[in-house]
Amino acid sequence: MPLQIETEKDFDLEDLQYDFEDSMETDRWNDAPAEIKELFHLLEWNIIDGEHGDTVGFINEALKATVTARTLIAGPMATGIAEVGRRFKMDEYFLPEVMMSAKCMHEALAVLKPLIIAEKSEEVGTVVVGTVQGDLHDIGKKIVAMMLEAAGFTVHDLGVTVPPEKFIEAIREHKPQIVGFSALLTTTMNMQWETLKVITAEGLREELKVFVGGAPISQAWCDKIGADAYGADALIAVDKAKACVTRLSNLKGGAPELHAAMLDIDREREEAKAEAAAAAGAG
Ligand code: B1M
Repeated sequence: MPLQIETEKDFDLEDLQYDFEDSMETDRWNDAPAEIKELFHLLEWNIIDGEHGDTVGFINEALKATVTARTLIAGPMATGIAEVGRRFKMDEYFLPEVMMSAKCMHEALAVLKPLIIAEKSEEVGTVVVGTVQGDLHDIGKKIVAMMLEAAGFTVHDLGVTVPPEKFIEAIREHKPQIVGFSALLTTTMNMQWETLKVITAEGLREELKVFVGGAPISQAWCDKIGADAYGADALIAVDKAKACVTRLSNLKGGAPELHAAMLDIDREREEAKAEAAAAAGAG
């Protein structure tokens, strides 16, 4: 039986500004056995410190203790890299430090990917994903691609800095039901719009459900550019993708009903989270 550890909570990460001992004092991962809580904080600090030589060791230790790959990605790996982002924003970290932390994430994902893909259920559809032109960030997109594969999709990942014409080529070749654009920079998010315009101009819009995601992306941006779905994280992106190829498969890309159905999925998730939080509070 894999260990169940809460990762959906919006944790306070202030301790990550200080040191490992401060992290051990917080109530984050308190539902895990003591040695796993410690291991999770070690992994967070490993990513923050960019000590990539040790990352795989921590990951393997956690897997041996029956922690799932998903828990590691949504848990300590997510909180560790979030703190790296904060430090970068506050000019406490510069590119070399961020690159070391990114290396930790990549090494961990290389170990976890086969485990996630092994969960692959029956084939449900095809997705083309890529990080838009000018943007080199791919950690989040890789996670989304892995989770989609585990959910039964064949995923064609076009990589980073993908120009619109490469998306078009891949759409013509692989005939996906869904295309997803990732963008992490405010200066490249506009390429999602540009790529969508090219898709429309090529007459492919109605055949495709268009997903957008990445740190600066929001539902408002998704609405503004006329995309079908915003994926705040990999889990919600997968839920929406599954709905697109099953109960909503008859709706065309760009249809208002599709857009509304995607918002319903967000609402359902918020309600489920609120219910879980209320139940935890009562318990
Ligand atoms: Co960069 N970087 N970076 N960076 N970097 C950010 C994005 C930044 C917010 C940092 C900061 O200031 N706090 C900032 C952008 C600011 C802005 O635009 N407003 C920034 C900057 C400025 C830059 C450079 C310009 C720095 C420079 O050169 N001066 C440069 C740009 C290079 C380029 O792209 N042309 C740069 C470079 C880099 C590195 C190469 C060092 C490295 C990337 C390594 C790599 O990806 N291979 C890097 C990193 C690691 C980051 C931060 C710290 C972490 C990003 C990350 O991996 N997050 C980041 C800070 C931050 O995001 N807060 C930052 C973890 C990941 C799991 O989350 O990607 O959001 P995320 O993915 C999530 C969801 O967004 C969603 O699901 C994922 C999983 O849950 N999602 C999708 C993502 N894509 C989706 C697609 C979908 C659906 C959902 O549809 C299919």
